[in-house]
Amino acid sequence: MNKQLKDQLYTQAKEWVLEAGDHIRKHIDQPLKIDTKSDANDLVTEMDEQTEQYFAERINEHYPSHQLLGEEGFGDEVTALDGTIWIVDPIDGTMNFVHQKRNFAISVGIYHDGVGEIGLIYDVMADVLYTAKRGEGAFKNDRRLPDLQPSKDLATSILAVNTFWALKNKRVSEEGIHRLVQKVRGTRSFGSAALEFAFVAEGILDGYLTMSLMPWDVAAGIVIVNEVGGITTKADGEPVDMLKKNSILTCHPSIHEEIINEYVSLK
Ligand code: 2AM
Ligand code: CA
Ligand code: CA
Ligand code: CA
Repeated sequence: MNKQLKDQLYTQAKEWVLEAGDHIRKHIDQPLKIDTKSDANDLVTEMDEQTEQYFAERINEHYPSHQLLGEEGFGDEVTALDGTIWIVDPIDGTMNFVHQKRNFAISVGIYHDGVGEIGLIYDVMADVLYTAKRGEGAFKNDRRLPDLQPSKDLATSILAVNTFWALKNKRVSEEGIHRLVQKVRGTRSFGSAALEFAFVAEGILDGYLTMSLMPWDVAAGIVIVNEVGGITTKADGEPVDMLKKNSILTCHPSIHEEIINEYVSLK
């Protein structure tokens, strides 16, 4: 993707993300229609749907040749990564949105021929926007995020894990996860994959490990984490497939192999 187009898309995406976030913030105290999806704790609200529709309408109008891959189904049936694809999670952390009214994000990744070119993660209530363009560094609002420290020990790392899958997932060695949780300095769980990626990029988390995320949960985060020297793979070390559900490890490069080889042995 040429620089001029990348800059134009970035500026446009940023404007839409901030506007959508502003709308959510203004309506945060209004009563919500809440539905469930795959199970009773898998929530979706009219705000998730409205926000995705907002992006779908604008992308269609301004970039009719682009595709949209979004969680709530207002985008396209994307079967290949050719061309330019907007990968959008309108609200990442819906449970936080409903219960906490904070700690949720709008996540927008723009990929071209399978390569992540632009990432935006907007922490709506905090009004903090994490962004990156491939090869141009990552930013928290207007401040450039420094590269991750040259090295990091697992014993002094803070790792975000989703405790639900850590306990329930039968594909992962429970014993390995127990040792990992004891090995690291501390664990956290924020409940928004996009924000957990942003925090890894910011260096306030050293890693985030989780079992089943969709492309819209990770598309923007991967671009942003890459720009500070972090690394993202599936939890078995294989490349992330942007068309499928993936296990995910995003982290400081010096703890990546150790976590995979010594703790997370997928069955
Ligand atoms: P969501 O809020 O957009 O659904 C919570 O740990 C994180 O996992 C959130 O980023 C959430 O995204 C994501 N997630 C993916 N699938 C989920 C599901 N079936 N139920 C709850 N959270 C899910
Ligand atoms: Ca969801
Ligand atoms: Ca999500
Ligand atoms: Ca979502």
